[in-house]
Amino acid sequence: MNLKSTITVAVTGAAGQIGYALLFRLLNGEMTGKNIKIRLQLIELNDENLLKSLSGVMMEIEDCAFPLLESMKAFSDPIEGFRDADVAFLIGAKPRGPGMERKELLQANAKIFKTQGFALNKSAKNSVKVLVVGNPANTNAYITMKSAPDIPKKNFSAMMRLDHNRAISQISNKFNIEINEIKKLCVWGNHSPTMFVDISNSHFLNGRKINEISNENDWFKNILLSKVGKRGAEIIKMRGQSSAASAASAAIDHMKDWINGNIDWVTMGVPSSGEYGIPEDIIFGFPVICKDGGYRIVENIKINNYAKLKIKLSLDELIREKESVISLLSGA
Ligand code: NAX
Repeated sequence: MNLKSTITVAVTGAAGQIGYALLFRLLNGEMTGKNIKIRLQLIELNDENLLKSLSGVMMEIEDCAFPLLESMKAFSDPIEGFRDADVAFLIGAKPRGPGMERKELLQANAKIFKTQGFALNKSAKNSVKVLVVGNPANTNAYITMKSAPDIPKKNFSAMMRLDHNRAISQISNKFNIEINEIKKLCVWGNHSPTMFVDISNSHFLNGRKINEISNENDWFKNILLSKVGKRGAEIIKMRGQSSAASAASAAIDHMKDWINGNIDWVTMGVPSSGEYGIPEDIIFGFPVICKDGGYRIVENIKINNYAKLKIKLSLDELIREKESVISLLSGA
């Protein structure tokens, strides 16, 4: 993204808990720095109580007197809400109701994200960077991308950064390594318990490989994977609500790196162009390096047999998800 004095940021699900945790950090300059003003376009469902709640959030934003806030408006029509957006956080989604089957959840969300893809296509900038947070994030991002044929595919992404951050934090705690020293970690696949945290290329201080620290193979395979995969459910059990502040933090990390660049690998859910045998257009967690407002998938990584097996399981799940919603995509 070229340096400009104001960017337009659209956020769906703005009255929800992730929205509440995201907006104040955004306006504090944590995504684009202290020199770029923000035109905020907040999108919620057309429901009296939700819009009332959003007005309360907007009152609090006003009360912060953020110097970076150029303007702020609420919308219930996504075509208006995405107008001229440079950045779009797609957080709002339909949660799983009691007795709802996964397929029903996928289809209900597919309808929402089809509408939002259409709206982005119609009114956002062609260069808009889209991050889908709402679950099932990868398949929702796929639907959004397919419903916005005039926007380049590389502009669509799904959030895998929370999984990436969770893995780094677990390793840091376990081995007493500084967060910033842990390099070249990635999380392959779907944002679901099938995701695969790959530390086989990770290193820390002086290039020392993480998987050579000690004889901790079991910890990596059995504890770390399950800890990261089940972390969301564990947080719900403890907090009574799903992860919100950590999700908002990951969303900011994701967009900040995409806009400003990052020399280390980060994990982004992005459309495949066939890398590592992942079928084209599947939105998959890959290690990427961000530069000049874009990203590239890191190529030629050696993948061991265990990793291949785990990656295939996550891919199979994504293919099943795609198949259960594909009929809703006319012309896809
Ligand atoms: P909340 O229920 O607190 O908020 C969601 C908000 O979205 C609600 O205010 C709702 O009215 C709104 N909404 C729903 N459909 C909408 C639509 N079509 N247009 C505009 N707004 C709409 O949920 P919250 O805790 O904020 O979580 C939001 C989503 O993030 C959920 O789908 C959740 O599963 C997902 N998550 C994804 C994560 C990831 O790493 N990818 C991690 C955190 C989180 O679980």
